[in-house]
Amino acid sequence: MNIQQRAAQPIFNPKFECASRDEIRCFQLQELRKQVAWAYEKVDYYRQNLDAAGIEPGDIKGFEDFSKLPLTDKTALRDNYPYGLFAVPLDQIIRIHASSGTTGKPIVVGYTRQDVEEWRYCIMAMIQQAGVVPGDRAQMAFGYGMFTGGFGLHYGLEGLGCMMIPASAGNTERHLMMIEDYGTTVLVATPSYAMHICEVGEELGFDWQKSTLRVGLFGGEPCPPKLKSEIEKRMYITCTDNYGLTEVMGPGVSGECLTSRDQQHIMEDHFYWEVIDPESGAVLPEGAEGELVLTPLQKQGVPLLRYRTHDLTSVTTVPCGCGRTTARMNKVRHRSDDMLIIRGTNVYPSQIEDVLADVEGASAHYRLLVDDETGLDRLTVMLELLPFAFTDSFAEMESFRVQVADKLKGVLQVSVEVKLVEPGSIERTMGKTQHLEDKRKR
Ligand code: DLL
Repeated sequence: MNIQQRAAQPIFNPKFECASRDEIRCFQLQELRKQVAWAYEKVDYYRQNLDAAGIEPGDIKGFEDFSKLPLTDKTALRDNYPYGLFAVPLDQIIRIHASSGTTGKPIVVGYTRQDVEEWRYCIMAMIQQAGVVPGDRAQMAFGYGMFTGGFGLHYGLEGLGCMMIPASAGNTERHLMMIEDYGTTVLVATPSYAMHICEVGEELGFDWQKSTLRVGLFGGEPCPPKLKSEIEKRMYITCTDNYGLTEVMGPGVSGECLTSRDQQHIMEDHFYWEVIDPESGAVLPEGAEGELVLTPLQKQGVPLLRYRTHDLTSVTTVPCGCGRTTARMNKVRHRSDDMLIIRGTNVYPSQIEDVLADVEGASAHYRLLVDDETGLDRLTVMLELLPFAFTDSFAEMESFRVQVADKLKGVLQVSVEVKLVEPGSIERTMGKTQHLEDKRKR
């Protein structure tokens, strides 16, 4: 089945996914009001918060009233670790997941049986728009653990009627053997790990063109357009980028369809979205870039009202060529909390990634190191070259390095150090790739 045939597959729930904007908004408002009442009634944190703001659930008559509710941040989950925000007794929770984060305690979320079912539904709708069909053989390269990627996608894929190959993360050569022996058609992975599988396969003489693999179901980390198209070209597959976060559910919040290849349809029957100014918290008009705020609409276990994702994006409700009318968000390239301040200048790692993506001879692998050993902020970009660009000539390498440094300075407005490293020397990861290490003491 080619990409056009896959794109022409039926829409999972056309009644909602192709409803008019008025119908979608009407449904969302009704569900929002129920969620506010549920959170207020069952979770002390929300009752206290709403009481302090002088708002009662009955006051929420429209979206404008809802946007007056206080925002919820990760700290609420941390401060109430592990079960303080749960809205049901623990004997009604059938699973928990957690997200580690970089500091302090993890955040823990719990799912009732109904939450797990709703999650399965979101994944089925999401993978169907990514071109997955019943009968596909889906190989899982996310870990099965507290991370939501493995189990979350597993049950949705099974639900759609795929044959699951629960390989889990790691052991790249075994993944390659499984793709070949089991006739895998769908690879579920972070894009960076998919790239690694691709490269190891190429080194071992794996013929990707002849392989049964047709679909890459990616997510869990930003998927830069260049990386996606590189994987598609080298593995002869069609890939989609899919987004989600543990706090509101896991994967299944939004995903690309095969028509709108770089925007992700939000599962609006399960999530109410707002985009806010990260500084002031004000709600921005449609199309403006800001921080995505999500309110799950069907949550029993851990309801969250106006949850700050810290992910920066913009959203459009213009109908998509695929027939769906659900809102689409632009790919998340950076977070409001990953901005670096280098000698007073604001720098987003994704700006660096975009410059490197246009450098001929640069691979998709790079690392950013920030330190202040000399007393001043120093940002070093370690860039791995493709084999054809790596030479023994010092003069050639130096001129290449200076060109890259100049391009970066032009865009970032601050000088950075560039180090070119040989092909294969930057460590590959099986899960989410951490491109940045900030060693500053201040
Ligand atoms: O990464 C859930 C997930 C698993 C989504 C598998 C898709 C596939 P967390 O570990 O809680 O949950 O991390 C959530 O990762 O706030 C984003 O910053 C980032 N992220 C997740 N998916 C994408 C994506 C899962 N497609 C955090 N593009 C989010 C960009 C993503 N960033």
